[in-house]
Amino acid sequence: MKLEKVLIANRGEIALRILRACRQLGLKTVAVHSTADRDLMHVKLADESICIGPAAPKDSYLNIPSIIAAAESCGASAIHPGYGFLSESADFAEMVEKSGFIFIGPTADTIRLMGDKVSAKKAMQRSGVPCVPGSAGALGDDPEENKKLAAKIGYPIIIKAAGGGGGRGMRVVRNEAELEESIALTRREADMFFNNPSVYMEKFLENPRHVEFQVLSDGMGHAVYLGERDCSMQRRNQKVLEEAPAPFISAEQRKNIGSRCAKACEEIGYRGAGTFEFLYENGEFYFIEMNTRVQVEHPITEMITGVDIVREMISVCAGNPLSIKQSDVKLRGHAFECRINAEDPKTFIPSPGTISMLHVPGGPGVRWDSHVYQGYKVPPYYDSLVGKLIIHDDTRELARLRALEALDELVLDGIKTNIPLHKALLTDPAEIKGGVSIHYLEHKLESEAAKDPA
Ligand code: MV4
Repeated sequence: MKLEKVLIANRGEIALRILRACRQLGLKTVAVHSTADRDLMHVKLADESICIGPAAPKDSYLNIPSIIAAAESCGASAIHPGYGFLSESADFAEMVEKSGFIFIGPTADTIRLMGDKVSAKKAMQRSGVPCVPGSAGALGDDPEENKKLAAKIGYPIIIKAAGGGGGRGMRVVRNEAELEESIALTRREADMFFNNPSVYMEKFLENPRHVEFQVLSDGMGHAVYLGERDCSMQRRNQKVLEEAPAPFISAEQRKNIGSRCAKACEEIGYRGAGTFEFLYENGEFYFIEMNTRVQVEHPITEMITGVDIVREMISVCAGNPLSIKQSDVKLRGHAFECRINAEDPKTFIPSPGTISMLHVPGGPGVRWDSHVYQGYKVPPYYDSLVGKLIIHDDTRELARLRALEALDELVLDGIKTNIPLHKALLTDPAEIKGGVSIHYLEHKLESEAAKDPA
């Protein structure tokens, strides 16, 4: 099917990012939006817009029949799911394709394979991607077998739900006495939350970094890797500050891990943009999960590679070959992304409301990916991301200093934002050095709360 019109099944900054990519490819755009999102920038800019339901996500952005009906009524050829919402729903991808539209992402089967973390790990292991040591597959019900397995892996271990991911449905076990009960509890939660009681076991890494590899693949056996990002600066599984490349990763290690990821994509017939999540500890990479969507932090990879990831994912899903080969991918400089949220910088409580004053920084290497404008009212129903400040420069230190200048110029009045947190992070000695662990931010916030109980 020829690609002519793309329905954007998302909201906020990523909907605008997708719209821009479509425009550049000469594609017509359709915005679908909730009743709370009539004033979104991409709704104004799209060729057509369709209201798909009330503010609550389950009634609009998660409402599959509503979205399919909108696609039918406007004669869309494809649907781009963005991130979050239905982006990793195999059932949605299947419905989209069965209804005769292109899903801008991998096939429903691939999403299903990666959605089950046990089958994802098995597939990656087969392709030579290094994984966290653990159970060969899902755990059985024999307590003695599980004890033997845990003893072999060595405590601490972690029990994870096969249907989980992104930090939900996990339990750390520090000794044999807790093992049976922990498996039973995680199993019950997994059954409740993911409708899948299957659980698996891994060695628990105490102080890793989160380093992820970006790939693009054409679904016809050709894939490239676009280097890696470090996303360790996070709180409660919400990334705050990301950078590319990841500090202290050698070119040799990048090529070794990256080429294994690309090869895995080629072997499973992966289509679109994808991310391989790794834990990195003591110089080693351990695969944990694959994300089958475009990610929030994709721009930092775009900045250091010059590759337009969203344009390329649309193009390959329309049936075109990749426009680049691996030897075309050259990393240049360093990039940071500050996620600017409408929230209290100390309590993290969301702060929706009207943006009374907006001033955006500029200059070389400064990029602002955002849907907000002066007078825009941030609604309370969705996540609090109001913009991404993306900074590129020749070296990590130059990029850090440029990011601080840009944060100083950025004015977003009328709502509370986490701009002060970003200024504190980019002047933090451990962050200046680089390579903090996934626990760094939570520990930093705890120690500051202890110093300043007000
Ligand atoms: C782990 C781990 C330590 N050891 N697995 C949390 C999110 C999900 N994607 C996987 N997660 C983890 N898996 C083993 N074997 C620690 C985490 C983890 C984490 C990982 C990445 C980013 C932030 C995190 C925060 C807490 C725990």
